[in-house]
Amino acid sequence: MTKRIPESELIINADGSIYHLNLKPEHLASTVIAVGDPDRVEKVSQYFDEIEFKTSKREFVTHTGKYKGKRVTAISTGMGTDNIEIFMTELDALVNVDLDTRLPKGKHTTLDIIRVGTSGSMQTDIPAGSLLASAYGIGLDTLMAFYSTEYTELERNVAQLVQQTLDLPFRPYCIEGSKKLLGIVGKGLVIGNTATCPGFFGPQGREVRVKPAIPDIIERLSSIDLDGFKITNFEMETSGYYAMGRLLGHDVLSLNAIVANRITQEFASNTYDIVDDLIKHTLDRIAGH
Ligand code: R1P
Ligand code: URA
Repeated sequence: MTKRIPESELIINADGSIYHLNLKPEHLASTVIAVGDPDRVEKVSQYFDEIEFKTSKREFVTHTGKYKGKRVTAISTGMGTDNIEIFMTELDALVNVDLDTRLPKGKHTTLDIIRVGTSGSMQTDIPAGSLLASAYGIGLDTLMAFYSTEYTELERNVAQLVQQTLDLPFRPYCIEGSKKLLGIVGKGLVIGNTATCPGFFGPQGREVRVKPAIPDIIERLSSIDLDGFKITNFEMETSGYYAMGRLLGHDVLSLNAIVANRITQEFASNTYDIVDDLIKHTLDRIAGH
């Protein structure tokens, strides 16, 4: 018999909405565009034919509506894989748990979740202004020390090589994103493999006033070549999305607007336009254009 999920494990607000996201099941479309910056949600929904629902709580701002007739939800997540663990678990519960009986539903619903975020490149041939889809996420965070999943041989080999290359005292992880979404939404973009860091400065090799423990992290990561598998860019969420997507059974793809090149030290002056291009590309692909 399926087990009832206790109140303490899955928190529902008094109005029936889910705790952090502040959403009820009817507020969510089966295609979700997830962005880091709460102000970016309206940059997505400005293109909707109509907005049917808006809410916000903490960093989670939601607009649901239609784009060229396709129902879409745009939500912000804030930064980091710890936020993504909450985001993905609650999104999944909205479609795969009966919030009244607190029982998992018999029939699984798969969501299409597309991250539209910014990122720094670590390869000279991927300049600022590029739009990149992540085939794999390489987690330099510790989220997957707390969940178990199956990894492919390639994923295990990449994780081991990254651990050796950086001489890390813990095991990173490598997870593939949705092949289905890569073929649809990734079409026309640079395809790369994205390192997800638990911070913007030291963990990405940036020195402001404190020297990072691995000052040459960019050189080390960008030099990895495992039978053609190269790491192309840095950001802070992709591995968490791909891990939670695999655990919960959702199609997830991370898209990256490259705003900086960390090798050539170039920073794009028009980050707004690059992100806008990525938003329009994403909306058109999911609407089938
Ligand atoms: C850091 O500036 C933030 O930008 C990137 C990183 O992943 C991190 O969240 O993504 P967003 O532009 O989606 O926030
Ligand atoms: N986001 C990141 O996490 N790193 C960058 O260099 C740019 C955007």
